[in-house]
Amino acid sequence: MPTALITGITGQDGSYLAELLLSKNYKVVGVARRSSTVTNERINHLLDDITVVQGDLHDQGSLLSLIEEYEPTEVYNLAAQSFVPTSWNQPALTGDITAIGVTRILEAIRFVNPRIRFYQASSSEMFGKVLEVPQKEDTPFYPRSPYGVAKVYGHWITVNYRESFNMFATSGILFNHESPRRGLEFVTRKISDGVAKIKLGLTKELRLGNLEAQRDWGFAGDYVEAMWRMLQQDIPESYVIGMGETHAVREFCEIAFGHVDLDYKEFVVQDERFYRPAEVDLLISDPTKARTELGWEPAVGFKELVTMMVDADLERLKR
Ligand code: NAP
Ligand code: F7E
Repeated sequence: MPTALITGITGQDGSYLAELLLSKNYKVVGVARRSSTVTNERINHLLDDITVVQGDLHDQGSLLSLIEEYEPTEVYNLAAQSFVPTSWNQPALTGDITAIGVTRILEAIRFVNPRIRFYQASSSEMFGKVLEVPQKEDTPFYPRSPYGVAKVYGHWITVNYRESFNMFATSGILFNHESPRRGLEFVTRKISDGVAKIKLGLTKELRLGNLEAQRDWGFAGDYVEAMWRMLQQDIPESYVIGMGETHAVREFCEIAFGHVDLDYKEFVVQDERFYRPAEVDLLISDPTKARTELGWEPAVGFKELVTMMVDADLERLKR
């Protein structure tokens, strides 16, 4: 039975990846940082089947001893300070976790067993002020936030350990992926939650930032499959994962409100507080390499994703 160690197990992707690996008969060890309240909301249903251990990307020793103790065959580094606006308020912390944290885990693997296969959660935010449309694996980076800058470091240190130490270190450059488990501060979940609250009469308006911002949005459950496939290849490489289409926040609102027979124009209020110091431009993926080499095909389309999220929030709030 192979063993996978997942950092960021309590996050959106950690929960979906754990489910996928359990279905493939892996032993799953999830790393969670210590906090005064337990944040197991997304993995409560998995707690009988996975092992959750304490560790922190700030702390080299904890990573080293976990890898020594559990002897994973695969390590997925999903932990990060992942909310872009917070990265302008806490840039040093973002760098310490999202950038240097990657080096700490790579070092732990290198010291304990350099044959462990490693996945780094890289991001389309690295393309930022895009230098090419659509973006593929060799598109140059131009990050537009401290988060994006930190992810560029995480990506290149992964490539560097692959080339310097011959480690099986892969980087998945994933475009936005969402789900009913998405954090409430991200725009898609903020909208689906807002729509459900308005429909149920719990609130009257939804305050958002830039409605013209565009993203290439897919379903998180589909994207974790791509992570796993990257680690099953013969050669470690980097792959762009996305839907190859882009939609505006306004369009997301239109479909989400329309799904419950409401008109978003009557409820959405644009609020300067949610604008960013710098925006990214036309993010749209070219996932040809993943489709041909990994055989990866997403199952959930944009409209289905939006309605799935609204339905899930309606259900949750009714409960
Ligand atoms: P998420 O829901 O924000 O989860 C982040 C995880 O990292 C949480 O489990 C969090 O733990 C953990 N974490 C934060 N700081 C840590 C630390 N110092 N030590 C250990 N764990 C720590 O993010 P996600 O959406 O699942 O994304 C997973 C990864 O993919 C992230 O690296 C993200 O940057 C990257 N990514 C995401 C997307 C996307 O669209 N979702 C796209 C591209 C790349 P707590 O629960 O304790 O906060
Ligand atoms: O913003 C606009 C906002 O916060 C998307 C992370 O997983 O994906 C995610 O980062 C867009 C931006 O995600 C609001 O200006 C409008 O243009 O949902 P988001 P993100 O910044 O794209 C990437 C790939 C990651 O790697 C990250 O970890 O929506 N927007 N109004 C708003 N955004 C928010 N959050 N809130 C609003 O009210």
